[in-house]
Amino acid sequence: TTTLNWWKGGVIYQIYPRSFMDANGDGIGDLAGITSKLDYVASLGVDAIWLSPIFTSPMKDFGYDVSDYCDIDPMFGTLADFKALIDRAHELGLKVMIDQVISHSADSHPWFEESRQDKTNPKADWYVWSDPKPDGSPPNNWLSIFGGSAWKWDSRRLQYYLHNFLESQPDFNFHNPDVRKAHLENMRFWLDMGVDGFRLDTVNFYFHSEGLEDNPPVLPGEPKTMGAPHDNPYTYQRHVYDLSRPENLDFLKDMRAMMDEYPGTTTVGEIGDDFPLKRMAEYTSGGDKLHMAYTFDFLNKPHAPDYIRDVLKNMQEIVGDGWPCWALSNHDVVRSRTRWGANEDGEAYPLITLALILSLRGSVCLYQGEELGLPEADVPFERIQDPYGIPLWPVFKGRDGCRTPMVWDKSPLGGFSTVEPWLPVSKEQLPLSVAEQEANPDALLHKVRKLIHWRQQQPVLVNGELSQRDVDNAQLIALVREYQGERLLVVLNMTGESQQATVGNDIAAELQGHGFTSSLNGQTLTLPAYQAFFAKLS
Ligand code: TEU
Ligand code: CA
Repeated sequence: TTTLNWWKGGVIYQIYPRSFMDANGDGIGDLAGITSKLDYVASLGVDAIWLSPIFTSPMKDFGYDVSDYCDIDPMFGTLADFKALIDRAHELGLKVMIDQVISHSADSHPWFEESRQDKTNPKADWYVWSDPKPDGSPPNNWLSIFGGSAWKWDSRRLQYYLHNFLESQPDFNFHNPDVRKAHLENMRFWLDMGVDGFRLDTVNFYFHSEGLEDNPPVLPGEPKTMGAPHDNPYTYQRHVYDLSRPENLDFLKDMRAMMDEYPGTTTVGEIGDDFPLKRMAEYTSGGDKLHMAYTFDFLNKPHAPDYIRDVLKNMQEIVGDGWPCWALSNHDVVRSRTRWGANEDGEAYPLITLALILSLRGSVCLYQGEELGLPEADVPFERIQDPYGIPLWPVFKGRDGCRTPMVWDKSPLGGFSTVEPWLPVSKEQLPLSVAEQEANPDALLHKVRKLIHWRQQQPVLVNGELSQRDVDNAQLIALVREYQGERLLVVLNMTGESQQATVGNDIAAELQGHGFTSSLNGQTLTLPAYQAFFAKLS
């Protein structure tokens, strides 16, 4: 990769600012805290950081509700602190990506305050407003991901407004060109300051159908992939009219044209859709829309070899020249160590799952603490903060279990803060802290570093076309990657038992340096539990 397309195959380290490092001792992470830990992040060998939202916000959805798109929330610091963070990151060779939450704003955003005054003010059409049905009920059957109708009655304006998430997160009306222009201008503000890219929150939710038609029900046999980790009415609706509208492609093209004025910058969109990979293809192919996108394919499902093969097959068939960004964990889902590998083997499992996504065509997101193999934290009801989780407890315990403070050392507050933090530090995570693992040469952290550094030197793994190889053991994942005439074979054993397979007679040389062990005897490959094999093919 050249410096301009560093993002292609890059590893992006996601930081949840509230929970990374608290420098001023108020129990909430901040920008100065992040800056103080950038050496550590750089030592992982990652290419970039993505910061979850740091903008002015009432924090009802912890920053995913923005009330000023061009300022830093005082809780996190100042614009000067952010500039200092960018400078330090760049010194260390890290790119800085920020989270743009432009599908909706906070209801305290001045634009919404103005919009709700009446039906004729200059911002009247900036959000999605509609009259009730004759009986006073909401205009249609659209549902909010966070539960209930997606429409909220506003007694000031005497109309309903659309919210795909919390009631306090009104959706913008992207059909209004002034809205699109305002968002692009705000993004330019950060590009001019030196940020290297954006993670685009709910990128396929920007447009709705102006006809406000009812969404059709899911038919028998159709996928219910959307939204919630728990079964809820949202998954029984096909989201035809409320999201993933075709008009969005033109907006993404306008956005890309702006991004291209800033060489070396990038975008990664978050796609939640009934047909996620199809949408990924639509949004990232052609080089004129998004650079990358991620879906929930590996984010909210338990893993099994058949499932993984299916996702990869779909990717090969559907994504085309689009560019996926793979992730196993983020601030919205149960940590992958717990979701995928709640097994006795602490560190082998997180490493082999990371090897899987580092072996795929695409880029990779690594969520803070994943490099430590942290399990999901158990947050008691009294400490729950997530507005999505509270009403659904205990069917869905919310997203706090993956958002607890980073564990830097094994002291009771994990070295995160000097006071009790906004979410409790997980006692179970303390023995896995950064300091503990740094001091132990056998710890997962060192293996993750080694694997990431190794992958950065494998142009075939970064860029190659992907196909799957049939081997005579269905427990194993076997892939061939091909780039500029060179072919690599990857075989992964994601099970807790030793596995064997016949791998074919075209192995030219085994690759070393990744840290996994295996033994090849003729054409018979033996892979111990959670181990991987990489070889050049003739
Ligand atoms: O998430 C959007 C989204 O699709 C998630 O709600 C997802 O379906 C769910 O969390 C699965 O558990 C983005 C942000 O990542 C999330 O933190 C915000 O709450 C949400 O948008 C609203 O801005
Ligand atoms: Ca703080």
